[in-house]
Amino acid sequence: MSTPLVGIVMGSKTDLPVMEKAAKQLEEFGIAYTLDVMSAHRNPAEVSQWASGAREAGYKVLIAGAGRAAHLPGVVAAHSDLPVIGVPCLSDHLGGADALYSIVQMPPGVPVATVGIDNARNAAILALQILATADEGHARTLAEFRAEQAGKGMEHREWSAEGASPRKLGFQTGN
Ligand code: RP5
Repeated sequence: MSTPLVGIVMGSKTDLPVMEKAAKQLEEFGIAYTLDVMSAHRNPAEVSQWASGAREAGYKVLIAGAGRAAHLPGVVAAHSDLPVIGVPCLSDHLGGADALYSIVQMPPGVPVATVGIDNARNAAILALQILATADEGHARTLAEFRAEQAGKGMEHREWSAEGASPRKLGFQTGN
């Protein structure tokens, strides 16, 4: 089995329904990954050990998801110089803004690339983009994925062109 290039961690098992979307997307891209639960406040020593050893373990990108006062991505970034992508997970309070602000508002010097609330799929796509900067195979996967996206965009355009007459949009033409 190939060395995992992406390490996915989440603060709690309750984040799994969100974070498994990143795992699924990486699988579709054919990227080997690991998926683990470790909490910045419940298991700080484990988080520190894992993140500190991540480069040596062969990882190229780390994805960390957490909810509420979501320290995990920042703590991972503090212990590793690999790119860290943070996924703010929605909890039952504050509409996910708590996690979003906690992750996106890293003080200058130790960045966490932050995707939208619950948007773990984007984290996997961004991981592919990072890997594609240094690997032809991943670059081809990215080009195929982008072509697929462009195809979907054209389908939407065709649909909008069909309904784009001024009358259908409710505009008055002339007096
Ligand atoms: C965070 O608190 C976790 O990332 C999770 O999103 C949230 C709630 O965790 P549990 O109390 O459900 O384990 O640390």
